[in-house]
Amino acid sequence: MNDTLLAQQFATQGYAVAHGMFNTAEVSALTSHYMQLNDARRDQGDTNGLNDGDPLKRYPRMLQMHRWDQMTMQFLMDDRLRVAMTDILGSEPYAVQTMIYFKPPTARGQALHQDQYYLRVEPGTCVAAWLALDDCDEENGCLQVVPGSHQLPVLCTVPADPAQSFTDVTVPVPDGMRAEPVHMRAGDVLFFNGQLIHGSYPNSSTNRFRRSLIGHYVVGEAEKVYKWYHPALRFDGSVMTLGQSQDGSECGVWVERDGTRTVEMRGKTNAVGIAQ
Ligand SMILES: O=C(O)CCC(=O)C(=O)O
Repeated sequence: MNDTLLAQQFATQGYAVAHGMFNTAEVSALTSHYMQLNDARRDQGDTNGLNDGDPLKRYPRMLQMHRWDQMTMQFLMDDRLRVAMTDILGSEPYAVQTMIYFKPPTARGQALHQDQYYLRVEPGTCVAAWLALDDCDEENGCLQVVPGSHQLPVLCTVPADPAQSFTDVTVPVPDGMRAEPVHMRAGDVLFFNGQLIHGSYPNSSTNRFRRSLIGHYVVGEAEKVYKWYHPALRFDGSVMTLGQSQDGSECGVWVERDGTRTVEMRGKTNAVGIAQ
């Protein structure tokens, strides 16, 4: 997909895949690097919501590795990501977070959610660059997206199914919309808008990992972001000072008005205990 098509799809659907953005040698170097990091620093992974015997206990996701790992910083600042996102958004974003998901065979997924619920960017929203380190499909728990849901405000959450998800809240799929799997090859990058409802179901395979490396960014007009995401970085690595958005921002609930379902900003989100 060329840059114009990428930007068009991102605008209309809330996400777009850049195929083959990272080559096989890069993917393989990143994969071995994170497998080694898992061996060396597993105890620093995010074990929130993990039960004993959970396959994720051996492979917990890691957060904010760019703060101490050079290879992750290089990924976050990658010029291909900068060019694609600047094209998609119209201005250069700032980088605020990295994550690696290992998602080994039989691991649970992460229930459908909106990243802006956590990042609380003001004004504007966030954007993710989700690099597939393995080919992914429904069997190994590829990402699921709800096309068009990026037009919605941040919605209030309900409890998630703990048999399916290691995180505890979810956003129900709005009437008339549906979650769709995003099939990707290792090296593809999925860009998605922070309002887009997305997540993943369990990895039902017995022998396939579904590893992904993710950079989260905030739009160039952002003035504030939630406390877990400081410092924000420009693509030259320098710090961009942003203010701190507050706990308890508004969230939308669906109501019936004159026979039509519409969202009203009646709810309040909770304080968020950990970056997501
Ligand atoms: O990779 C997943 O399963 C979930 C990732 C995600 O929700 C995110 O990057 O915001």
